[in-house]
Amino acid sequence: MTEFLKQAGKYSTNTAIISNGKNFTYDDLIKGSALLASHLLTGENDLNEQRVCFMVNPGFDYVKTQWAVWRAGGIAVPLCITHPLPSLQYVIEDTEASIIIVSSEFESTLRNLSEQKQLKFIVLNDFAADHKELPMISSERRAMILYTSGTTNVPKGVVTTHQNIKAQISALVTAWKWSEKDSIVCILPLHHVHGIINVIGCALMSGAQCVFLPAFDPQVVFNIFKSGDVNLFMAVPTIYFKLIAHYESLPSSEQLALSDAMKKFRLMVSGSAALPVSIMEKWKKISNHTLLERYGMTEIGMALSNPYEGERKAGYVGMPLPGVSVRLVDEKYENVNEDEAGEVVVKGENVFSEYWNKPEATKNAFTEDGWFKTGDVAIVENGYYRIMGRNSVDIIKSGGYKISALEIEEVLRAHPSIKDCAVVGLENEEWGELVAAAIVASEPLDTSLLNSWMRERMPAYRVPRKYLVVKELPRNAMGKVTKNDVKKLF
Ligand code: MLC
Ligand code: AMP
Repeated sequence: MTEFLKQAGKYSTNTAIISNGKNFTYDDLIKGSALLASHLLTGENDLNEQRVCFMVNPGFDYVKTQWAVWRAGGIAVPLCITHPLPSLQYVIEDTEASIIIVSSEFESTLRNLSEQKQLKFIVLNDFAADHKELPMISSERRAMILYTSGTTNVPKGVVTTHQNIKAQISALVTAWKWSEKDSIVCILPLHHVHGIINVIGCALMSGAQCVFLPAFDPQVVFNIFKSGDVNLFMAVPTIYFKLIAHYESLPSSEQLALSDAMKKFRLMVSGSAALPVSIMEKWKKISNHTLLERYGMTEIGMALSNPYEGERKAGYVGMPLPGVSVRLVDEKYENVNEDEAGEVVVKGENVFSEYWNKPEATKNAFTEDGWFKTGDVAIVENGYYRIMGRNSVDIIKSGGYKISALEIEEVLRAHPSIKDCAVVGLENEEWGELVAAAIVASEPLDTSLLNSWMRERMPAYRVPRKYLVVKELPRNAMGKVTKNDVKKLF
């Protein structure tokens, strides 16, 4: 936090944020976050790592809230603004939050729960506060918890310290040459590192400007591109896919104007999932930009990146970022030979401190000598890393979101007509992978009703897009469901 404030002080009159058609300076951010921090500290001098969950729209209020929690000494826990109540409740309960902050439109979603649990409930910006002296926050303190789905049946909270966040941001600011002259448009959800670290964090650590859009809409993104107000863009492959499809539907005069506007950008980046070579090539034709593909993870921020200057290779994620150590290892966690594939393990200040309240999971996530095990398999070819896949078939990446097949199966199994099920990710150009469920039913099953039932229980992006009712699931000699055979059923 100290580093953000130092930079904000240096660039105090620069526009930091544009949201809802309004411009906010770094000074606005410093003052607004100080006032909210004072309110958070009513009756206390330091939140001492209390968890503050916030469901706040992207824009000035979001960043102000994040900074206020940090300045008051709390741990920031951003909630996804499109999650249904059971998913929100899980995070609030798992973090044992003591305070909830909401934009006014989410008041009705969380007020009851908050009152039941007797939590402090703050609706932006409906409060009055006097300025208080704010605590000094040391860099080893815990700063943020983000939830990630993995190979367990419930999401885990990834805890990062202020020092981790600073290291994750510094690596990118250096590698991609961020400066106060930059301006980026943010369309990504703000409960994941891609939006929080790569977009907002880097911009605000550089004295640059961040333009927020409430949600992803291709035409609105193109309007911003044409305005000439931004020179950086970062997104997941699905978003590039959708932008290309929209571009192709436009009249040629419009296409020309857009392509001209995009040529003036300094950098365009793709990540969070493998970038198909076809998308990279189409985008190059449209924008004249060779997308810079990088690789990262909630637990580590970014680890590998194609070069800013130098060749950006299609199908590769580049080399280690400054300050990040990366190795490829075999099952015994020993280095593989030069031309062999191995699991990516990572070390550095960028690596998270722990899974919240899960010491066993934390221990298992690291090798004995402290390398974080990503579960991704890669190979190095001519100095460039290429991601080849994952150790687990139970992890699905769809639209850039990491999804646990086991979590979805657990919910499906709670349905009264479902005896057994297996969830898999099917290869798909638009979404990367598409969630699909094979189901053994105990009685005739209407899959469209099942779909509505699922939509009430989990975020839309996790709900299966394909259902297949089968007599039995394919299994191996040990009786274990063979997911690769399940995929073939579709
Ligand atoms: C949504 N839909 C899907 C879907 N998600 N269909 C199939 N598969 C999915 N995964 C459907 C919806 O149900 C809806 O259909 C329709 O698509 C539009 O929904 P939407 O929510 O409005 O979608 P859209 O806004 O178009 O969302 C697409 C997106 C979004 C790509 C903008 O998925 C997104 O923001 N992804 C980014 C996630 C991200 O930030 N990941 C980074 C994690 S950090 P219907 O029929 O219901 O109307 C990380 C580390 C790193 O990975 O390296 O960065
Ligand atoms: P998350 O846990 O949501 O942070 O997602 C992290 C995962 O996304 C990584 O473990 C990878 O599997 C995947 N990922 C991120 N970037 C890339 C990329 N450029 N290519 C392939 N996979 C990626």
